Amino acid sequence: MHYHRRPGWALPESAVTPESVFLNRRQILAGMGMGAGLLAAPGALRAMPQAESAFDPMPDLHEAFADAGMPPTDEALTSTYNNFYEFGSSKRIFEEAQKLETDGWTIRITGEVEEEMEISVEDLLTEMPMEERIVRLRCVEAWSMVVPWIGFPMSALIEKARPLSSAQYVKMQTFMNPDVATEQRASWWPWPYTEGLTMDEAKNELSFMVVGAYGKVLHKQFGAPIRLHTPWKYGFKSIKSIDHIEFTSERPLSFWEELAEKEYGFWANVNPEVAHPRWSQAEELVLGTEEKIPTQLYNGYGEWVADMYAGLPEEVGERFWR
Ligand SMILES: Nc1nc2c(c(=O)[nH]1)N[C@H]1C(S)=C(S)[C@@H](COP(=O)(O)O)O[C@H]1N2
Ligand SMILES: [Mo]
Repeated sequence: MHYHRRPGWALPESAVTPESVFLNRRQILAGMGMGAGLLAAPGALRAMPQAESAFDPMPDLHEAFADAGMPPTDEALTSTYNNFYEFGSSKRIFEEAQKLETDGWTIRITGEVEEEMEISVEDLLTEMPMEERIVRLRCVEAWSMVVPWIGFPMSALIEKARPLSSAQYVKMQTFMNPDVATEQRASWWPWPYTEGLTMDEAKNELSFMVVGAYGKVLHKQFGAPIRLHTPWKYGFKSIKSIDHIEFTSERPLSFWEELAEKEYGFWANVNPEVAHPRWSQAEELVLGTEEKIPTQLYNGYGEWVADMYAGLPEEVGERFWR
């Protein structure tokens, strides 16, 4: 049975209540360009066992689901409550975001690599090992949600990019198109949205490139056609609609760090004990519920990521967590 191989960081699949999420999975793959003919491609094949498992009855997992305590958040909620400042600074940007044209999207890969390249998302969909992950996202604003993402490990993309040994960081940037994303006309923001990870972080198995959600091609408001999700870090690290990845030997300056470095630092590891300068991080409101739950160190994913931070110098201090 599939769930014996389920990695520990994944929430039990039975936690996904809407059956449509599972039942539609064949259609998703088709919609993503992995239609019947392409299902023979290696990437698609690797995705299939996951997809098949969706039809397994797994009643005993309902108990584990109760332990996890957080069922996937309603799609109707998560797809209408978004942070995507390119389209406005409110949470209601989902209509504006539909203007983003994602067909033919490519990502430029530059910097400390054997050879710079430009790859299409379409190619990634057939080449990369696709999987579904049901994981938490904790926003620095103290709300959280659980989303069933579809995507592939960032490590697979890094392998394809062939960085040089001099590369120490991965810098990622969102598209720049003020004609469509009207907030990009406002000059007080340091556009384009930029984020970064150390190479270790980027290669960690939890760093995930997202191309779908809830059994569908990624919603534009979620950062179509491709966004990052690093579940142990505050949500702002999970950059949307990426069109440029640069491998660099220098630590990149993130969008929010440039705006307010004391509030939104480079590391941004979820930590209930380090308050944001303007509010506590001890608890979070789970979207769709009325109750606050305690926030967990590394958002509960410490077992897979804590080692990466064991050797960091102490003077990095409390900002390490912001
Ligand atoms: N390009 C871009 N990426 C972004 C943001 C943004 O404004 N622009 N907001 C971030 C923040 S603060 C959060 S919490 C998550 C929200 O993701 P969601 O809208 O899919 O829930 O996206 C992150 N990625
Ligand atoms: Mo956020």
